[in-house]
Amino acid sequence: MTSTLTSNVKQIALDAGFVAVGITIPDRLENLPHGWVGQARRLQPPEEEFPPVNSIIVMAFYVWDEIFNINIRAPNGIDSGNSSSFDSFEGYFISYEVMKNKAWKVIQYLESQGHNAIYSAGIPLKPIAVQCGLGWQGKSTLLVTPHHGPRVNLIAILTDAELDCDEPFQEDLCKDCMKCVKACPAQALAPYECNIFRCIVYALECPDDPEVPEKVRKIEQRLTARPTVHSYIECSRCMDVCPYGNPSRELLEQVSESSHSFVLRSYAL
Ligand code: B12
Ligand code: SF4
Ligand code: SF4
Repeated sequence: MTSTLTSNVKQIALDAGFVAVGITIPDRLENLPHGWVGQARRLQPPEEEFPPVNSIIVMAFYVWDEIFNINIRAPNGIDSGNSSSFDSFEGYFISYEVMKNKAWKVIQYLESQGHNAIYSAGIPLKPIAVQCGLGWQGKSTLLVTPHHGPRVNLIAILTDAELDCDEPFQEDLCKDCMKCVKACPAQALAPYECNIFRCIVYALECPDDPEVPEKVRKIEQRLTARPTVHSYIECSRCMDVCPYGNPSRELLEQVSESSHSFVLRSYAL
């Protein structure tokens, strides 16, 4: 039977605007990727990030508009990539800012019940989300949810509260689809693998990494929408093309030509 604490946590997350929430425990997490992912981010297991952790709550936020992928960098050039913690960010990825705000409500509730809880960006969220039952890791390597596809961003809360676990998502529903692999403008994807040095988001986040081929830097320069001096919109083409939960393209037709030019630029090729 689900405890009141668990069902309240889930309800608060859904009321805050997350579209899915699942829970797992450290004992169920094996062979998680850890260490540096290129120069982009260092990943560590939940028990290193927050030693008293008993439960991991993963919440999915529906990224229904391109603007959630906007990244604003501090003018001193220090970027948000080289950190495993939200708090030391010198830039703002809008989706994270929105998610932190919503996740705060769950943290406040857990604290009001006498528990400790923190947000986490430094644990490998995709395989943990699969363990929480939210979806499967598709050929894009992204977490694909049955209802919103990969068009979700993820945030975790680590807590010492003992919550009830969800069952892992067992299926891989990609079948013979190859849309994300074919749509990547930089040929960064092979099924279930992302060559991070070819992904144009990596090229943006790690401007000094010599592992990024010159050709990829050129594609990145050409395709990245830069609405202001200090901001850019991260590529999300592998998310956009997935047939799962794909919103009608009619929505794009409804916005004025000028406002959807950013979106169209990221489709140009
Ligand atoms: C580092 C990182 C990046 C790097 C590297 C990407 C990568 N794939 O590793 C760069 C900068 C390139 C990047 C790009 C993007 N990212 Co990113 N990124 C991360 C981060 C911090 C870690 C990802 C990670 O775990 N990498 C480690 C490697 C080992 O994991 P992996 O690629 O998933 O590898 C697995 C598979 O290859 C699989 N595998 C390998 N072989 C096989 C074979 C089979 C048969 C199977 C089934 C599986 C399999 O096993 C590996 C281990 O689990 C997470 C946040 C977090 N804390 O988790 C966000 C995150 C994954 N990114 C996210 C997003 C949305 C993006 C972008 C779309 C950019 C954007 N607009 O935001 C692109 C998408 C690129 C892509 N297709 O992966 C979201 C994904 C949401 C979702 N639905 O899954 C996350 C979770 C951020 C968030 N808070 O929401 N990202
Ligand atoms: S984010 Fe863009 S460049 Fe990176 S893998 Fe996805 S489609 Fe390719
Ligand atoms: S686009 Fe197709 S192959 Fe890629 S993740 Fe979605 S269903 Fe899987």
